[in-house]
Amino acid sequence: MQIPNHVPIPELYVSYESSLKLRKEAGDLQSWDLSPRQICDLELLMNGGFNPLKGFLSEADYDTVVEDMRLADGALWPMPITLDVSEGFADGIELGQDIALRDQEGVILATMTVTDRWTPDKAREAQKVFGADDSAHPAVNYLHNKAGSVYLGGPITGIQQPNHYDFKMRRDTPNELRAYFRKLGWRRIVAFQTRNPLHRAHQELTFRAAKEAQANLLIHPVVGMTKPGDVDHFTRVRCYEAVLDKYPAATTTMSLLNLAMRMAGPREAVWHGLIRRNHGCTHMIVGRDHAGPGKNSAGEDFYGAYDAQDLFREHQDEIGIEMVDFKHMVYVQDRAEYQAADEVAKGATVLNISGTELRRRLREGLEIPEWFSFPEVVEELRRRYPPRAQQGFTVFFTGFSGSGKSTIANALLVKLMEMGGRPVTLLDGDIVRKNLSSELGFSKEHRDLNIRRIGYVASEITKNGGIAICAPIAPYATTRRAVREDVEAFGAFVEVHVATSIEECERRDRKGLYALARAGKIKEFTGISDPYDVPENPELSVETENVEVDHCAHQVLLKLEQMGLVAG
Ligand code: PPS
Repeated sequence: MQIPNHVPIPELYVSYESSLKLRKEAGDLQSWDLSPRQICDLELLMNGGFNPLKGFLSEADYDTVVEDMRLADGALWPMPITLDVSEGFADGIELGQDIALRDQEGVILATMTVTDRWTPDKAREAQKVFGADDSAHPAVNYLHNKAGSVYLGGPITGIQQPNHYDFKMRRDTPNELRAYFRKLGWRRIVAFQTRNPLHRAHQELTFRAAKEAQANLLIHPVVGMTKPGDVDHFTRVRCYEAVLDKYPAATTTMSLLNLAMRMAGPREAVWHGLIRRNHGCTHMIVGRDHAGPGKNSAGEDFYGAYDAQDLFREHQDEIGIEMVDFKHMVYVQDRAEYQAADEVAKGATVLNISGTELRRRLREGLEIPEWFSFPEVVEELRRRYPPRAQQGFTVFFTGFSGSGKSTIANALLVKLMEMGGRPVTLLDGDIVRKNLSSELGFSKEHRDLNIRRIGYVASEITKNGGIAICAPIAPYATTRRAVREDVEAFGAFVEVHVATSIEECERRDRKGLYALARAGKIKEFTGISDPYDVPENPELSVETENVEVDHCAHQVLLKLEQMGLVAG
């Protein structure tokens, strides 16, 4: 049932008195510590953003959502909102039992009565929901490599909202927004969903969309989780605030949405529509390639450019919100103004700067013209993205034991210190195992933990403008990718494959370990009795046979220069 805009939407919170009682009782319950994505989902479940859901999906709802975008009762719902947990945790749960859901500091946010527990077919979920079982899709990667293997489902009892310490005044629940629109007498509201900074073209198109729909405008950016590598939300919100001043007073407002996006293109657009309807909007702008995840592993787009608009249009009545087509706006130089691409006169000179080109200009400290963006926005972006030669970065060597990783890493360390400018830290395999991972062995689980720790430290160093040089074996491609994602949130990740063959490493056997491994005295030895995934697309691959260490380190340095990370 669609809830009219002027009435409040049902929330899952109990009263204040009950919440005090429940919080005490919940102390005795088994607890699940929510992941950042689950916290986002829970917040929107509790505050009605995901209405009509009353909790994490049951198995029956999950099956029909995955299969044909509907809950078991037939209501339109395109996205599986599931509580994924570890097998160990799921094994200890009896159906019908209440569990406490805690945030990352241990605060109890809600309880859930577990009615369902099942092991999902993740390949099917990927195929049906995201259109391909391809880990190049961020949500498919999440599904296979981050989400737990068992799902729990059941109704939620909300105790309190997750805490947010940033931009408090800009965060609104669906009912707060509904009340705001009611108070101001806004009856037609067009929502603009975004995960990117707004430039002049966006300002023009949103303003036009609102004018055409004779509606007020809600800039509704996602600040929960977006695509790995996106501009962080702190920077974006400062940019949005600057752009907000450019709209005619009292026509436009902005509110932050703590949504964890899945980048599911067409299904995501429908989901966004339902969420915006719940927030009291009547219209939504859907653009070209809405919530697109980028290219698949064959280098092609996951979805057609207008698939999202088509699916939205098909379900528009049921969503209860009207779609406003995104007009692709371009800058027409001769007229010194923005125009919809399909309205531009033949022969006119049209200017455009793509996202990739913008990043290049920021990286290289080049000019970003006034016609493209607002000076305040450019200033924020420049503060966040100083030229590459001033940013932190990570060099991540990977290769067999004895391949020469440590030796080359040490030579590189010295060369970078000689150049000066940024602090450099070497996280060599042996050093890390002594200082950070002394309790770990060489099982897959322990190796992954070891590499994730290295990745964590490297990402912190990168974030703070330093250079991290890592030199572990890091045999698993998925773990290396996870580290890449952690680091790339803050700076460049340069993967260097030290491609010495296993035969050569064994021939060198500098530490005598290969002999022990062959004799069976060391188990799980990489390359002998344990796997090594050869990097498919490293930034650099270095051969060490008959090549001097100094030359190998120099090759890395040249690569860093070529990437603009060190001054030539
Ligand atoms: S991993 O897989 O990335 O966690 O390994 P890493 O932390 O780099 O540690 C590798 C060093 O530990 C020694 N060693 C072994 N390596 C591989 N397999 C087994 N079973 C093993 N047991 C001990 C070995 O000296 C590695 O050092 P490097 O510097 O790579 O030669």
